[in-house]
Amino acid sequence: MNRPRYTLISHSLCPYVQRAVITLEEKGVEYERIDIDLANKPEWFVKLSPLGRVPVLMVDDQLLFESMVITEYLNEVTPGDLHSQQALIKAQHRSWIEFGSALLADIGGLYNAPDKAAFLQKTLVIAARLQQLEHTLQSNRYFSGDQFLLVDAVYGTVFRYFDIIETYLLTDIFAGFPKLTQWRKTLAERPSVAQAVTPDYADQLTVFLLKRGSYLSSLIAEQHCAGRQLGVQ
Ligand SMILES: N[C@@H](CCC(=O)N[C@@H](CS)C(=O)NCC(=O)O)C(=O)O
Repeated sequence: MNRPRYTLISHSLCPYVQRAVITLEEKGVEYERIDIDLANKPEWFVKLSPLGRVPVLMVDDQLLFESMVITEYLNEVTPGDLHSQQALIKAQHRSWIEFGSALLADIGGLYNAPDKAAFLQKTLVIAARLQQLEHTLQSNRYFSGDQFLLVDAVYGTVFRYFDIIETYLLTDIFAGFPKLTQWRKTLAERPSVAQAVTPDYADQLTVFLLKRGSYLSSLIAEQHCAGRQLGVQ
């Protein structure tokens, strides 16, 4: 039987896309990646994507959407398993994947916070979530031991935000979380995680954050005059 042709419709900064990319890379699956501009969605994409969101995976001419569905499918149809063999542990990992999505929503709330009060409030929410994670983490290598799993892929993409935003947080948000700190480092060094974004990711994310018109945007602009350096008007 011929192997299917995989095409991943993506956006260069999207953490949900990165979950799919990491899965494909971990499984050594060939695929084509097509990045689109979400601020100006091409007509073909609007017609194709039922929710108008990335990632979308084309399997030959069949469409899949939602990152969880895409990663679970890829895991199922390719050799190797990025899930625990134990049903309860697998289900728990799926719960923590949902937690990772909630954390992404909080990060979105942080970078869109209009003023200092809202920014500080979101920082506290995120710190509390990180504390929950620290207490849950069973190992300081991967989420639950020595094997990299789908749940790890999710947090590889979550922690990447902090590489850019942590200097603006007015507090060392990972201080007091030694397991998380080590896990974050291990994930950042994992080739599939590191290579899920392009080398100019930091610049692209900084430009994206500057354009939010938020409190964080003003901090970035003030501290580094990044607006001029990065060519943002
Ligand atoms: N629940 C979705 C979330 C995907 C998502 O929010 N994608 C964002 C980019 S990171 C998107 O396509 N946004 C475009 C829009 O909502 O118009 C998943 O897991 O795939």
